Amino acid sequence: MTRRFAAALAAAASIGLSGLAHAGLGDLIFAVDSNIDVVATFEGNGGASYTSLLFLDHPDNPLPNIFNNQATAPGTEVNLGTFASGELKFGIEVYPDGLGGDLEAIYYTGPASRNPDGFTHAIVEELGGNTLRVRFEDLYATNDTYEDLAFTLTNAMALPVPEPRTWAMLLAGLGVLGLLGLSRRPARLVRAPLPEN
Ligand SMILES: [Ca+2]
Repeated sequence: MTRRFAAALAAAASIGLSGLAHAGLGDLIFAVDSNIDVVATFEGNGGASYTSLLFLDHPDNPLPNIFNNQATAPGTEVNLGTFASGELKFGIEVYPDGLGGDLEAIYYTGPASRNPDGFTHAIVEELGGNTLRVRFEDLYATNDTYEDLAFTLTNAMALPVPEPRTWAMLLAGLGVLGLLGLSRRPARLVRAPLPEN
């Protein structure tokens, strides 16, 4: 193996790994224990100028207006209840001119494909002890600082979603393995025809 080839392999591997371990950008959120309440605590808005309302989009327990990033006092706790199953998919409604103005967009935790601009809008950090910090970005089509509406969650865990690039690499790898498998398969034994009589 040439040194250049080895370097190319290492670069490809690092790209794949960075796709899998992405510091919580776009992670999915789940309750750890279905018998224990999930409690959200508002942390702040990082100086955001837009108004954002946090809600939970859950089939069994949808919760509107959990926090208002301009009106809720940091440290405010809201008990979201228990969740027997399903992702805790949070969203923000973004009003650039306040609640009296137009709704600009709704952005969700999870992958970029959920959002109208195709950008990821939430980072999920693991703080230990089944506690997460979730931070939303309110600007359209921007990877800004993700500080516009931040809160913590107890009894919660994060699961990364592989990026499309990572899936493409995995599928390409499987395809190569498949081709190798075909080329290595021994020729099928052909049974000699039975004599006719
Ligand atoms: Ca921002």
